[in-house]
Amino acid sequence: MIREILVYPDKRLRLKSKDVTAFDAQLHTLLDDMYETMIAKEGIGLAAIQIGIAKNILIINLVDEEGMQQKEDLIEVINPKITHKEGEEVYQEGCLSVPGYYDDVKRAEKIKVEYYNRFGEKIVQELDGLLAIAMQHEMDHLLGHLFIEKLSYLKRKKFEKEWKKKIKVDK
Ligand code: Y12
Ligand code: CO
Repeated sequence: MIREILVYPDKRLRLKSKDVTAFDAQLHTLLDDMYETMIAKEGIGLAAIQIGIAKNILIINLVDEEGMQQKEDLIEVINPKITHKEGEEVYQEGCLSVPGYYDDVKRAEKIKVEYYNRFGEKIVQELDGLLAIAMQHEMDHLLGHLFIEKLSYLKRKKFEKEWKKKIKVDK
């Protein structure tokens, strides 16, 4: 089922998500709904809080070398923890909860992350490139943070002004 995506400045996006304790059929349905929603909205990453569920769940599905988004490349991430970060990288990010706005954000270049898959199996991975960026972006959602909070003071002020104008026009 395609779910509604919360859009900034919805206060629920600021909630701190809680760990998943049951790796059951309800979790699997939620993950399936997240995937359907992300694909329908043309996203490459989604955190559960973006559909109003404050649980430590995120999904990432990057496009391959041919620009195709293959389901076999989908990563389902539950209760993630970053255990190591190194380097710095700047990437122009976007977010389904801030539609139409993109800006440069600085994040760690490489990370080591531990998480669980939908069956409760522990996964340990070292990530770099776009996957490392996407993982950090989505994990920020689990802490109630959006990428626009990482903008400089002036860029954030400009964003807020443009966003207020856009909300008025969209209404
Ligand atoms: C690098 C940086 C950030 C991420 C997080 C995942 N972000 C997204 O999936 C963003 C998707 C997105 C899609 C949009 O819709 C279309 O392009 C049709 C969009 O634009 C509008 O909604 C107007 C904005 C963001 C992963 C990796
Ligand atoms: Co986002």
